This record gives sequence, C-alpha cells and structure tokens, in this order.
Amino acid sequence: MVKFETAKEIFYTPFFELIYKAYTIHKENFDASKIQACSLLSIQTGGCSEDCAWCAQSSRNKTKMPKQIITDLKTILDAAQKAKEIGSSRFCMGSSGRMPNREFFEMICKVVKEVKKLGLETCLTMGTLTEDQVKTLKDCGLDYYNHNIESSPEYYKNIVTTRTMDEKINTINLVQKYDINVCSGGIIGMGETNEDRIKMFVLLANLKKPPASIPINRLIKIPGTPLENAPDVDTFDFVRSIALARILMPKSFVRLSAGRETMSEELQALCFFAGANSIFVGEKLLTVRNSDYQKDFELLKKLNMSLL
Ligand code: DTB
Repeated sequence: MVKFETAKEIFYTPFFELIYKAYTIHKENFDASKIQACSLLSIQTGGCSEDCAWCAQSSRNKTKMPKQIITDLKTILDAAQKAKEIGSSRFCMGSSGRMPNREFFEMICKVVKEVKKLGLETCLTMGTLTEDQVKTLKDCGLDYYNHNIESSPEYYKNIVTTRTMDEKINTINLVQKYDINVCSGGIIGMGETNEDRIKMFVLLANLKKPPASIPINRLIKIPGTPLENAPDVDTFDFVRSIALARILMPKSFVRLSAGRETMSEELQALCFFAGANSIFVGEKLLTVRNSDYQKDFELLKKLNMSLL
C-alpha cells in the first residue's frame, strides 16, 4: 500500500535526484533505450452524453461535435495496417459515449479479432462496462482496456459530474477480474494541484494490480471546452509527475500521451529520462493532431533510442 505522504516526499525530492532515481528504477525494469509505440483511432466520435471538461466530444461542451461512427471494417483495418507499418505495436480504438450499445459492441468484438490477426496488440476505450461486456471482450481476445481515472478523486468531481470515480474504479476492477490488462492514467493541467496529481498516482499504484499502461496526458486546451483557458502546467512539475509514476509503478509502461505536439524535444527527452517509455504515434489522437511521427522517430534517433 503506497501512502500519500511517502509519494509526496518522492514528488518533492530535489529535481535531479528525483529523475536520477526514476531513471535508475526504469533501467532495472526495462531496456531504457526502447520506446513502445501505440496508435489511436476514434471509431465513434462526438455526441457524448458525459460532461468531461477537457473533452471535444461532449455534447454539453460548445465544441458541438456531431456523432460519427466508422462502420466499415476495412477502414479500421487499413488504419491498423498503417499503424503497424509505421512501427506501432498496439492499436488503440476509442468510442465516445457513456457505455457502448449492443450493436456497436458486437461490431467492436469483430474488429478486435481482425486487428489481432494483423499481429497488433489491441486496446479499447469506450467508457463504463458491464460484467457481461468485460467477459465478452476477454473472449474476443482484447489485450488492454483503457479507462483513465483522470485526476485525484477530489478533483475529478470538479471536471466530470456525469460519472463518479467509484463507477470508474468498478469498471477497472472488472477488467482486472477477467484478466484484461488495464491502461489507466490521467490528464495533467486541468487546474489541479500537485497534491491532486500525487493522489492520482497513489490511487493507481494501490489498485488490485497497478495498470500495465499508464497514459499521462498534458491537457490540450481545446477551444469550446470549459478548460480552454486552463493555466499552463509547470514543466518541472510535469516531469516530476512522470518520475513519480515510474517510481511508484516500476513495471508499468508510462506513456507520454496527448500534448506531445506542443512539447519541445528537450522536454520529451527529459520525460523519457524520468521513465516515460511509450508514446502515441500517427497523424491523429482522437480528435486532435498528434506530433509528426517522422519527427518523433528523428528525435529517438538523436537520443540513440529506438522502438520496442
Ligand atoms: C489517453 O490517456 N489519451 C488518449 C487515449 N488515452 C484514449 C486520448 C488522447 C486524446 C487527445 C484529445 C483528442 O484527440 O481529442
């Protein structure tokens, strides 16, 4: 059981000592010259009934993104093939909405099986799941389910009112019960304090099993969302957050996720040093442009790093 006070002490360790410690732990558990590449595709976009303050896809936000669904299997498999060709090992598929409906769910199971045939790991993110749905996803061979806790339980209430943290944890527990790998992390930069960030990582570390993947996103301030004018995150606090995740969850992949397109190469390098060992590659995240993947690969080359 990780205690908040212990995690806080780690977070506020003198900066270089902190990242040195994170790097040391990283090297003990991983080949620190390797970066995992994952790609994203939004299969159902927009029209979401939830009110997540950061999200372009909520119908309650002024972004007013109409619901769009890719129903054509070939379009999805072409995207997966492209992801594989550029070097991704995992294909992550997103669907907006509180919970998948029956028809969509059946289609997605077929998709998972087909994507796996391409030799890619599969990950889905589509909100709250029932136990039956989790069971079905396991039977389909789904490798990972992404369900972020986003922030501390206390701060979560300020940014989402249509879903509780308990509901989130319930889905995560179900996913773990059926032995599907959990991908869960959060967003830094929604106006939360460092204490909230620390609490988020403590909660993740204290799950029945720490998540196998921990996406750490730096908020993309999307115009029309309530967080469009959120204050900038202090760069060193961001790196401290990465280092804390690495130290508390040494065996998990820590993904430097959304927000990389506005990070300098130096900041990304610092994040890798602090223990981040996974990125999203490809033209798009869910609704927003991603960092240029050719540039990503050039950066890895400059750092003598390569894809896993
Ligand atoms: C995660 O933590 N980040 C990804 C993935 N899990 C689903 C999503 C990033 C989305 C960035 C904003 C957008 O494209 O709309």
